[in-house]
Amino acid sequence: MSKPFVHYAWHLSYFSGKSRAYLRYKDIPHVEKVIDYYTFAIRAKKRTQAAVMPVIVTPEGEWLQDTSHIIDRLEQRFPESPVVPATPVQRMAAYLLELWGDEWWLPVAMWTRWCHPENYPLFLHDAGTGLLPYFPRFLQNRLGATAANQMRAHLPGLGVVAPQLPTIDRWTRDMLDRLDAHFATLPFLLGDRPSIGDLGLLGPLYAHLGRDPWSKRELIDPRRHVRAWVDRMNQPRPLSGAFLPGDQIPATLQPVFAAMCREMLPMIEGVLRETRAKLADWPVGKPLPRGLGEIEFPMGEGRYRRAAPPYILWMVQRLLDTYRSLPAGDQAKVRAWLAGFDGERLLTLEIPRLRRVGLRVAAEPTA
Ligand SMILES: N[C@@H](CCC(=O)N[C@@H](CS)C(=O)NCC(=O)O)C(=O)O
Repeated sequence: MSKPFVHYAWHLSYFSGKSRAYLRYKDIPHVEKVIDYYTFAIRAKKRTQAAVMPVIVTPEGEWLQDTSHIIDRLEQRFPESPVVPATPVQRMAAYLLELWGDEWWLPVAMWTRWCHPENYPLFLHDAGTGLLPYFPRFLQNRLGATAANQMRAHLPGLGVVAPQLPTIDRWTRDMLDRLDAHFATLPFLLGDRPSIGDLGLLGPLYAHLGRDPWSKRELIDPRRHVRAWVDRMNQPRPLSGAFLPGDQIPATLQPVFAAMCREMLPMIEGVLRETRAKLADWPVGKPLPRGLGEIEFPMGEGRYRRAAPPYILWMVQRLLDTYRSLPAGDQAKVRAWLAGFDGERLLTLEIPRLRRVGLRVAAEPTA
């Protein structure tokens, strides 16, 4: 190939961890460039309708945004060693894990990063030099601080507020223990090949939990199997490994899927209710706000409240599109598997057809 892909990303960034590991595992010829302010706020915005990272520019000059879309597109172009399993239950499990890593873990990552001041100097340094390379340090610090304030402004909408911090803290330690037990038995979530589910989960576990100093020391380094998985994801043996045979889901992930069905499914249902209510008097085709009304759902032993993010319905729609494309016998296997967690109602959610517009979603016109 003449020109490599360009991966505009940061090590600080949640979703860049996901796309970086993907490009490396798939051995896709690419160069990574630290995204600067101009590319983030002007060029990406113009080409992808959002000031966002990561962004991938193809050798043909197309700008791709949203890691799920990036992976879907590149899987078609680089079909060797797919990160989406071919068998039905593993396939749906992998997409669910991707959704969980991408969206459910966001408040956890925002809590670890922004509620522990020890992490701030690294953010200020990396964000400043990333946004304004070659500029004097005081200007880098100024823009880095602005970026930090913008991120902190998301905390209340995500539910990262003082009364809920003990719930997030308990949930996180407990779930990391479960993941540690899993990675003690298997190199990746579904075997010895990373799936799209591993890629989703790497988002929070690389930058925010695994690299920021507080959470690295307190949460990840003490769990050596999780630590080793994060490192393995970042230095994969390209195109190697296989998913477990026989469409197996490892028993060590049972508690993870049980939690997903008990916690994330009610969150999705809440988002759907809020989205339907909003769409009742919202123009078709016009992107919805990124956060709608507050929803409440279980988190571990407690309850959690946050603004409803309609974007996640686009990810659920993508997962359900896959489910509906399966032969009836395979759909039945997926239903039976989810029924084991009381989660089969996920498969019958009636989501209004949505189109993604950068970081937002809009209702598609009905045909
Ligand atoms: N769902 C998207 C989200 C990308 C995203 O949220 N990126 C963050 C940085 S890791 C960002 O640029 N956020 C800007 C914002 O939230 O306004 C993906 O999978 O790529």
